[in-house]
Amino acid sequence: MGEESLQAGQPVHTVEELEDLAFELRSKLLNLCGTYEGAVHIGGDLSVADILTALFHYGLNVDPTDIANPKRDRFVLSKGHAAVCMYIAMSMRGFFSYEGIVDTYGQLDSAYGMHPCKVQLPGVECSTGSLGHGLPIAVGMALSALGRGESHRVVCVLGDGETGEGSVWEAAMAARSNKLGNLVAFVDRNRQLMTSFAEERVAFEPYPDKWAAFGWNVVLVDGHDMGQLVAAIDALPPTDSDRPTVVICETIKGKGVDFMEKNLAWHAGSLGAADLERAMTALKATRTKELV
Ligand SMILES: Cc1ncc(C[n+]2csc(CCOP(=O)(O)OP(=O)(O)O)c2C)c(N)n1
Repeated sequence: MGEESLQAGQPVHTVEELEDLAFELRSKLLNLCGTYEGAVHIGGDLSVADILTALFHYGLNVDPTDIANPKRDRFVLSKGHAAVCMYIAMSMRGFFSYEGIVDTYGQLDSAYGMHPCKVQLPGVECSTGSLGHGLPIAVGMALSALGRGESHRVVCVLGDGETGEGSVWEAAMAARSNKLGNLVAFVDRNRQLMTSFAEERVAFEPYPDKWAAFGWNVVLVDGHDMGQLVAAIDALPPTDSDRPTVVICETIKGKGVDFMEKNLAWHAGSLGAADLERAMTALKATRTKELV
């Protein structure tokens, strides 16, 4: 995604390959949710899985063997409660081992906490978890890059619920004021919060108009359509353009597991062995339907 390649040989996947990777990511998420005894934010992990696959396997210019390269794109997971989805996406890109995540996730002193910690886990660019702070931090990172004449991008993934926080809109204004064309936000627009549907609590609509009113370049995609995600990434304006871009990704919380989809009970939870099997069967059924 950044203008200058880190290295030749960066993987370039087809849409079909990315779909396969997203399926693998969901399978691994469910497996962890079935073996870890505590709660996993599985609903918002499943809604953001395609977005993180498109970013870590296609869009982001990053190299797991060279994590301090100054030319790398910077990634901020503002919806930090989806950390495990990011860990697994990164493990599939070569940053960590999946087994290491499964073995220690959520344990005291584990690098793989429920929310990401950049001090404990090199490769993670930003510690998050307190919602509403990722975009302000990403604005600072983008401003710093601009000031240093660097051409990489700063990419921030937000939950739509957290964009009910004022700090997000202060950051949105600052991004436009400072002409941060190197900043891209992806919003996981699953229309659910923790215990309620989004519009019941906050009048988000007309949502795209709000971003446009703050001076952002607005792109709307189906956040589960890999072709649309790839096209949105390909069409991003150059980093020296004069406005930031938001890609609003229409998604479904719990996507891929029928009994979790749009179900408020599955913001976070754990699967026992029986439910794991039920969830895997449901996930595989979506795949079979798509392949037919
Ligand atoms: C400042 C802050 N307040 C509350 C929470 C608790 N919390 C965790 S997830 C969540 C719901 C967020 O909704 P959204 O951003 O839409 O995330 P998603 O539905 O994609 O999981 C809340 C309120 C938090 N992490 N940070």
